[in-house]
Amino acid sequence: MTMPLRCLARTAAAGLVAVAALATAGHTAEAEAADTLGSAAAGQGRYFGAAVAANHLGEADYAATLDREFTSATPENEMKWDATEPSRGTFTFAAADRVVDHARSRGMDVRGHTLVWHSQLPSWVGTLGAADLRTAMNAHINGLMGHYKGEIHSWDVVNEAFQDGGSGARRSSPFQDRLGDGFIEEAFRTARAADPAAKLCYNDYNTDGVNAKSNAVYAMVKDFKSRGVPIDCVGFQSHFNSASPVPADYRQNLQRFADLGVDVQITELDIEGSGSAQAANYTKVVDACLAVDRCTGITVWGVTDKYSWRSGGTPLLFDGDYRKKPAYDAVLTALGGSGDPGGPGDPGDPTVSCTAAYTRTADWSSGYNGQVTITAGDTPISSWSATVTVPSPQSVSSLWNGTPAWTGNVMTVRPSWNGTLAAGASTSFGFTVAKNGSGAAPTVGGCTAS
Ligand code: G2I
Repeated sequence: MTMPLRCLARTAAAGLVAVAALATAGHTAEAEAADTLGSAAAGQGRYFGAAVAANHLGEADYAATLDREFTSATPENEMKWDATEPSRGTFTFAAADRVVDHARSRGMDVRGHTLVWHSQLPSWVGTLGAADLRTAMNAHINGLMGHYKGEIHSWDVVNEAFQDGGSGARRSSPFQDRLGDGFIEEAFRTARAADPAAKLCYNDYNTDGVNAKSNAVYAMVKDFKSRGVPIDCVGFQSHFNSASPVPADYRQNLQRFADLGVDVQITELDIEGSGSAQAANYTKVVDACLAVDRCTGITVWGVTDKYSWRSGGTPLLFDGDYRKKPAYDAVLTALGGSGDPGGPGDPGDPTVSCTAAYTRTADWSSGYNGQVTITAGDTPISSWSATVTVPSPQSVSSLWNGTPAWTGNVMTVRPSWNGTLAAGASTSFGFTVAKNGSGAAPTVGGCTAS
C-alpha cells in the first residue's frame, strides 16, 4: 500500500512549504529586485524550471543554485518507466520522491516526465500482446499519477510519439505498433481520470518551428480539442545546436498551438555554444515565450554544464563551477530582471564571506549542548559551511538546523533550510554531545560561504 505512505509524506511536504514561506518572507524583497531567473520569470507570470537529477542533490552548490534560481523542477530520469516500474506491477519511487520532496519543500512546482515513451522502457513492456499492453500502460499511468496525485503541475503524458523527417508519421514503438494511433488518446483519458488537477501535456522535439513533424502534432492536438480528448498543454523540448538552431518561426509556431486552446511550455531547453552567440540564442527563446500569452514557463534541461546530457556542448546557463554564464545574464535580462553580470566569483564582486561563533548553551554531567552562530559578511550568501572538531572520546548524539558530514572526528555542517542569509544576518545550528568522560570544548573552524 504505497498511497497512504505517500499521503503522509505529502502532508509533511505541505507543512514544509508553509514553514518555508514564513521563514523566507524576506524573499519578497528579492522578488521585487528580480535578481534570479525564478523571480524574474514570476514577474512575467511564468515559471522558470530545471531538469533535476536526484543523485546530485547532495552536492551543496548544485542544490544552492537550484534552490536560488528555479521555481520548477523536472526529474531528469527518475520518473521514467525503467526507473519507476522495472518489473511489472512493482513500483519504485525512491529517486523520484527525492526530487519531488526537495522541490516541493522549497515551494517549487514539479513537471512530471514522462508516462508513455518508447525509450527507457523496461524490456518486459515490449513482450506484451495488445490487450495486455493496454492494461499495463493504463496501470503504469495510474501507478505514477496516483502516487503523486495533487503534487504535479504538468505531466508529459506521451513523449516523442512522432517520427523525425518529412512524413509526419507516428514513430514505431510497442504502443504504436500494437495499439495503433489511439494509444495517445487512451493515455490522455486515463491520465485525466488519475489526477484531474494536473495539466496534461504532449511533449516532443524538433517541433519547435513549423515543419512536417510539428504539423502532425498540431493536427493531433486540433483533433483532440475538437473531440474533447483531454489535453491541456504541448511541450516543446527545444534542444538546439548548430545543426538544429532556434527556428526563425519559433514564436509563430508556439502561437499557433496556443491558438488551439492549449498552454505551451518550453520543456527541455538547452543551446550548445558559449559567450555572446549562445546568449543571443537564449534571448530569442525567452522573447518568443514572452510574446505568447499561453507560454506559461521555461525549463532548462539541467542546472550545470558539467551534468548536461550534452556536456561537451556546454549548453546550459551555469558552467561546471556554477558560475553564471553570459547566457544566464541574457535570460535574466530578457525576463526583465537585473543581476550581477558575470555572476558570483567575478573579479570586482564584493567578497562573499561568513563567520562562525561557538557557545556552550547547556552542560550536565554526561553531556552538553553546543551552538554555532553563522553570520554573513558584507554580501548576502546562499550557502555556508563550518567545521566542528569533536575531541575524543566525545560523540555527537543529535544535531539541528544543519546537515552534518563526518570525516573522522571532524563534522562539516552545511545548511538544512537556512543557507540563505542577507548581508550581516545570522543563523545557528546546535548539537548535543555525549561527553564519554571528557568535558573538553570542541574546536569550531572557519566559515566558508558562497
Ligand atoms: O535526450 C535528451 C532528452 C530528450 N527528451 C526526453 C528526455 O527524457 C531526454 O533526457 C535524457 C536525459 O537527460 C539523459 O540523462 O534522456 C536520456 C535517455 O534517453 C538520459 O540518458 C540516460 C543515459 O543514456 C543512461 O545511460 C543513464 O543510465 O541517463 C540514464 C540515467 O543517468
